[in-house]
Amino acid sequence: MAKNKKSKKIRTALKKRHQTRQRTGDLTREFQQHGFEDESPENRERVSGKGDLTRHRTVVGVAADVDDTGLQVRLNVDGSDTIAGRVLRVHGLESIVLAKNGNEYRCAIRGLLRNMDTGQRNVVATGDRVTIRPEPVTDSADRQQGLIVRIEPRYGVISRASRGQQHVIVTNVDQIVIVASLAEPALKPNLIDRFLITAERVGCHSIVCLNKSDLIDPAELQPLAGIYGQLGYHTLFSSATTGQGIEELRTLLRYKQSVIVGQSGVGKSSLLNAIDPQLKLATAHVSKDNQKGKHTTTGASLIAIQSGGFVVDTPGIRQFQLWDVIAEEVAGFYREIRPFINKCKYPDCTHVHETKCGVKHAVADGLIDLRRYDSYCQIREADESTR
Ligand SMILES: Nc1nc2c(ncn2[C@@H]2O[C@H](COP(=O)(O)OP(=O)(O)OP(=O)(O)O)[C@@H](O)[C@H]2O)c(=O)[nH]1
Ligand SMILES: [Mg+2]
Ligand SMILES: [Zn+2]
Repeated sequence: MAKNKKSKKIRTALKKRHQTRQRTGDLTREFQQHGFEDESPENRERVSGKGDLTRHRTVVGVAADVDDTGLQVRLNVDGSDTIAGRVLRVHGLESIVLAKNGNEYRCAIRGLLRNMDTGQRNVVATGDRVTIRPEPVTDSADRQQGLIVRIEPRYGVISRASRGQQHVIVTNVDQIVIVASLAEPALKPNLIDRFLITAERVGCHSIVCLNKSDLIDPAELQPLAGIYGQLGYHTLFSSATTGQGIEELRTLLRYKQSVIVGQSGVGKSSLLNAIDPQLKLATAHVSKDNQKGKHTTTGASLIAIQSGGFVVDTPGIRQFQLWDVIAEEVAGFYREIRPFINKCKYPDCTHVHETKCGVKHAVADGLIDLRRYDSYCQIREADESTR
C-alpha cells in the first residue's frame, strides 16, 4: 500500500518536470558548455553567473528528468552535504564510488532514481559521474557508505541490447579499445565490426588491437589489419606475453577515458596488467577443450592508470547485439560503404537484395572489402539491429 503511494508521487513529479522541458534542456547545455558537472550545486551557481543563479534555484529540490533516450537522469538536490564522484563498479543495487576526496564509498541509489523506469537494466552504470551523500556508517570491510543522489548527464555511452532492453556497459568514455585475439580464441572479425558500429554511433574514437601476436605469424593477418587501418581506425598488433604494442597502447590510453572490450579470453585484463603492472587484475587460461575464455572478469570496472587516465575493463561477451541502431542506419556506420549509398537506384536500398545498388557495384569492383560487406549483410538480414 505504502509502496503504491510512493510510486504515484514519483509519476507526478516526472510529469511536472516535463512541462519545464525547455529549461532542463538549457541547463543540460550549460552543463556541457561550461563543463562544471563535477562541481557541487553551489559552485555551479558561482561559475555560471547571476542569470543562471536564479534558474538553478528554481530547480533545486525538483524531482527528476529522464530524456527521450533514457540516458540522462538529473536530480537536483541541496548540495550542502554532498560530494562529486565517479562510479567504479556496480554490484546489483550497490555501487562503489570514488569520491573527489579520494575515498571510496559503497553507495545505494536514492529511491527516486532507483524507481524510475528508464528501460535500462541498471539506473547507475560504471563510469557515471555522480553526486553522493556520505553516511556516517562503515561496512564490515570498513568502507564508508553513501547514497547516490544525482547522476550527471552522460556522454560516450556504450550499450548493447540484452533481451530487448538497453544494457549500458559503460558511460563517459572517449575511446573504445576493441581487443581481438589472433588465436585462442579464434578471431571473430564480425564482432570487431559490431563494436565499430557502436563507436561510430556514439562518436567514440576506436582502436583495434589484435592481441596474442606471439601465437601466430602476423603476416597472415596483415590484410585484416590493413583494412581497418585504411578506414582510419588505429590498428595495432600486441602481445601481453612478449610486450609487443604495450608501449603504444600505454600512450594511446594516457589522459583518456577508455573502455576495453572483446571476447572472453582475448587478453583484455592481461593487456591492462602489462600496461600498468600495479593493477594485478585476475586473468585465466583459455579452456583447452573449446578454446573459449573463462569469463574471468565479471563486471565492468573503472580503473585509474598510473600514467594518467581511466580505463574500464569489461567482461568478455560472446555476442554483441546492437542497441539503438536502426537497420537503415547500419550502412552509414560502415565508413567504406557510406560514400556509395547515394549511387543506389532506390533511396530505400538495403544493399543486400537489390541489383542496381551502388554499394554492391563497389564490392564487385573491389572498392569495399568482401568480408566487411558480408558482416554488413549479416546484421541487416538478422534484423536485430533495430531496438
Ligand atoms: N600467448 C599469449 N597469451 C595471452 C596474451 N594475452 C593474454 N594471454 C592469455 O590469455 C588468457 C586469457 O587472458 P585474460 O587477460 O584473462 O583475458 P580477458 O580478455 O580479460 O578475459 P575475460 O576477463 O574472461 O573477458 C590468459 O591465460 C593470458 O595469460 C598474449 O598476448 N599471448
Ligand atoms: Mg578479463
Ligand atoms: Zn544499395
